[in-house]
Amino acid sequence: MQHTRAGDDAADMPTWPQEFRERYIGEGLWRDETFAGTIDRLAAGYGNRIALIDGDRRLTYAELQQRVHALAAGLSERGLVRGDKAVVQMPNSIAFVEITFALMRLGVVPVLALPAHRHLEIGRFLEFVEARAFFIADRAGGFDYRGLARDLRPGLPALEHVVVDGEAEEFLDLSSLYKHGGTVPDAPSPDDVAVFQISGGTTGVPKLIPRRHNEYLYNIRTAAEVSGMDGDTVYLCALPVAHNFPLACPGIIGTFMQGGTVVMAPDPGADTAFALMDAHKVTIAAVVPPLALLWMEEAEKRNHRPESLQVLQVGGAKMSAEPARHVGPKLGCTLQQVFGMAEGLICFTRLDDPQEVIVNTQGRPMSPGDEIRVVDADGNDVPVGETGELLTRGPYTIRGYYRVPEHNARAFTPDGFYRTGDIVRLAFGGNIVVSGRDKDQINRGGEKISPEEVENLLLAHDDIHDVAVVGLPDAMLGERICAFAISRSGQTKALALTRHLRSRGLASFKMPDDFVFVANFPETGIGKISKKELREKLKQLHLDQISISKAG
Ligand code: OOB
Repeated sequence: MQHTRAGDDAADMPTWPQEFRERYIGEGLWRDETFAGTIDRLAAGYGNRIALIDGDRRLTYAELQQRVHALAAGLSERGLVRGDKAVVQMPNSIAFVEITFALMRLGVVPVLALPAHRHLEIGRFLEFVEARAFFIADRAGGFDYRGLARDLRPGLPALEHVVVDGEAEEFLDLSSLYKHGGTVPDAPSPDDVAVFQISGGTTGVPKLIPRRHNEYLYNIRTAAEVSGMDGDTVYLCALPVAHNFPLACPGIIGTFMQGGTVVMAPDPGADTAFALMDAHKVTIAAVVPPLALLWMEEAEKRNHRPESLQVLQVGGAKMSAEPARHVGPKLGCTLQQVFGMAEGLICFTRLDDPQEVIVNTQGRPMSPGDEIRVVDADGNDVPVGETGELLTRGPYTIRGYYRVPEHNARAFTPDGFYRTGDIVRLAFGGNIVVSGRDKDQINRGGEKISPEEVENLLLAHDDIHDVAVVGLPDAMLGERICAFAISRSGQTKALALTRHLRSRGLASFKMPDDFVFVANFPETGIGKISKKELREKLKQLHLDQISISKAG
């Protein structure tokens, strides 16, 4: 039986040069380990402790390991082998954990898609990686994922298995795939890709981020230490688990590595989150800034604090100093700011940092192996304390995206630094203050949107002559998405454009919040649309004018 599929060559999967590999191994950062070994080690060390709580279900570490092994055996029996790819699109659930670990056990690489992704995104992922399997829930959040699979499958000859958690209909029933006592081939190599994370994207199409066993485990272990996790940790997984932050920074896997307990939240709303925090004595949770604001507001309104909560990690987008100051008093916990990226680098404020650092900065790199530079437009280092673009390289920051060599040549320096596109300065003893962005991306409450992707879809509408999508300041979301459009007929309405985008299968978090129809665009000297002027122009418009065009 074949146990490995060839297909990717070195150019598809940029990795660390040998000298860096040796350095990271030599310094004891990488331990030549895999997720396969990790799950066995956890079961041996923490056997009867509760690893996971999801509604009424609880799994011990021993049970989790047995179920992962059984599922890996079942998937192997179905012909999935090391080097294959799969797309996993699951809500926060035990099934997500079992599927992801079973695939990593086999060396089948999952693309960790979000439940919010729709036909456009999922179709692209399945096609781009030539996925052999697609894992979904039957329904979640009011959406039927089987319909999505049914629509996409005919165009995907490589896709052999659609696996459903729940009512499988014509697809494979996940519960039928657990082969207890079954055999599993050898574990993958520590240098293999373990999972694909999805980049926020600054271009028309999201990029895939190859995260490898060695470096991702190092990432998780280090993040767990910096977050003060131990065997008593109870982590609330409130954000969509596929994101790097709740998965691995330190997230659910960080909790596992310390023998703690993960509580899966089906949604991050205050009703659900507060009830789970009280019921399971949650000690730590990770949220994006709008959720932190919501939880603070609700705690005050209800005159009820989640008593067990010790640490609230906030990241994904900037939390300004004013709300940051109130996290401690309002929620009765320590704020930990987290500035990270799915490509690698993670910065944390430390739990024992002085209050001025916790409130005013986005923290400092978590690893002594992280190298950072702050550079001007010409790529020269700026003096410490001055503002510039953040470049980074290190033991868990990727050296390139999957199968996009031209893009990699721009996104990385020749000596391997990742150009983050974030504008920062170093302050307060090496802590980073994020002040802006030099990349065409919108950060809507922590979800990243590429304006170009939305613009391309709008340009495909018959009546749209031209369009520019920009991020505008928003008190709750940080930024919201605004589309400026020139209509040929002058007749097209916001609702029609929203419908058009939906019909193209775009995820709803990428839908413009506002549409503004204009006669022409301000241009820069070289004839490009000036997004800066557009933003200024919109700020001057009256609110009632904006709400007239509000997307339906
Ligand atoms: C996290 O990862 P991504 O890949 O969704 O987004 C990365 C980008 C950063 O380059 C930066 O532009 C922005 O999100 N960002 C922040 C931030 N945290 C992320 N900007 C300002 N302040 C912050 N605290 O968002 C991510 C990955 C792992 C842990 C935490 C967040």
